[in-house]
Amino acid sequence: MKDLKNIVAQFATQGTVAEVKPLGSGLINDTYIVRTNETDAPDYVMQRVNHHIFTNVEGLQNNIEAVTAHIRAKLEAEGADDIDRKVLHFVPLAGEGEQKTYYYDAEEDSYWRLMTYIPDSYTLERVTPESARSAGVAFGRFQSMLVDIKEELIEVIPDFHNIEFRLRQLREAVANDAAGRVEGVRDLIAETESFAEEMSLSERLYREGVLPKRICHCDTKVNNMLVDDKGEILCVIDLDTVMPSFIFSDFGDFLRTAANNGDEDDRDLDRVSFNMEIFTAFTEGYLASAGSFLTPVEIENLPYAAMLFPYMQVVRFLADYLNGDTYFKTQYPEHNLVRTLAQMKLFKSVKEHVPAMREVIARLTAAQ
Ligand code: GN1
Ligand code: MG
Repeated sequence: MKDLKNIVAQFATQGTVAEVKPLGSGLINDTYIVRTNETDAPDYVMQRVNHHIFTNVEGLQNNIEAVTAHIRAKLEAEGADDIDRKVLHFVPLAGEGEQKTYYYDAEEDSYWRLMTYIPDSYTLERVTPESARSAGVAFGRFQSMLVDIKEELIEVIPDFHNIEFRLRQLREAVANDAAGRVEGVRDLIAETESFAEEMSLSERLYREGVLPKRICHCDTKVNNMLVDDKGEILCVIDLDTVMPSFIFSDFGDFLRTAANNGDEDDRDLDRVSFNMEIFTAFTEGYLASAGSFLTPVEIENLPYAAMLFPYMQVVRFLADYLNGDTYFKTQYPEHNLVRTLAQMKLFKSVKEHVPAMREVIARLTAAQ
């Protein structure tokens, strides 16, 4: 690979580069920290965007720029302090009048972007009720700041969280039986199908015009927000999947990953169950920051959203298993099947907690 300093030099940075070193453990993009020599020049984060997954890098980067500019303008209007710590800043290419914030290296067919590093910021790796509450506030605030954005954002991955589309993909996988695995999982396919109509509610509500698409983050993991040394939230990061979706995406996918007492691919199904303490803390934070713009239909269906995401992963993992593991990385041959069973267990556990979730939501909304 080319000298990374040559890539940095394509951007309008300040100072001189001391070193470029790998940062973090992302599975999709490659991330580097760029340290500068001067104390008055910022450090930077540079990323190579995986354009095999994100095929429209220009559209993706336009989305991110629209979103960060909108949040910045909001913070300015509020008179917020330390704005550069509360929203990401992407550096344009070097050269008079350059607006573009990504660099295409034609020789190596790779896409790069660079943002200003936010000093003394941290990500949280463990979910506790406290961090779940912070995540609820952070992702709810992120959505709330973007409700009135004027720019049209593209769906970076079309139909990403469209459950009817995911079910069609599963049915195609069953019909093709590319890996000869259908016979072994007939009962599981039938069980998955038995919930299909009930779980397609979001798309029906959308067609009826009562469920809006809003700008969502669509990858709401607890480590996708930055906090300061006191644990105060600074901002939401990892904006590649920001796109129009139902607010269910951010609410449901956080809980799918954070409120599971077991692992996403747990072989021990006894460990897999829904954690109501994490649910309650996250929902409290989320409603505190998003409650003002959510419609009654959105609020009423938050328990459905909590069910939808484990269910969607059942459908996606099972389809990938039947296709012969072509999408998700697997560590062993039955991995996608193990994931499917674990997500099915989680889905059923969430489903059992619907009345309890409703009670929590009623209590929290009454208190507002
Ligand atoms: C993928 O790469 P990762 O783990 O952030 C997937 C998500 C799934 C998740 C399941 C672009 O996310 O939608 O929920 O795996 N991302 C994409 O673990 O398909
Ligand atoms: Mg990510």
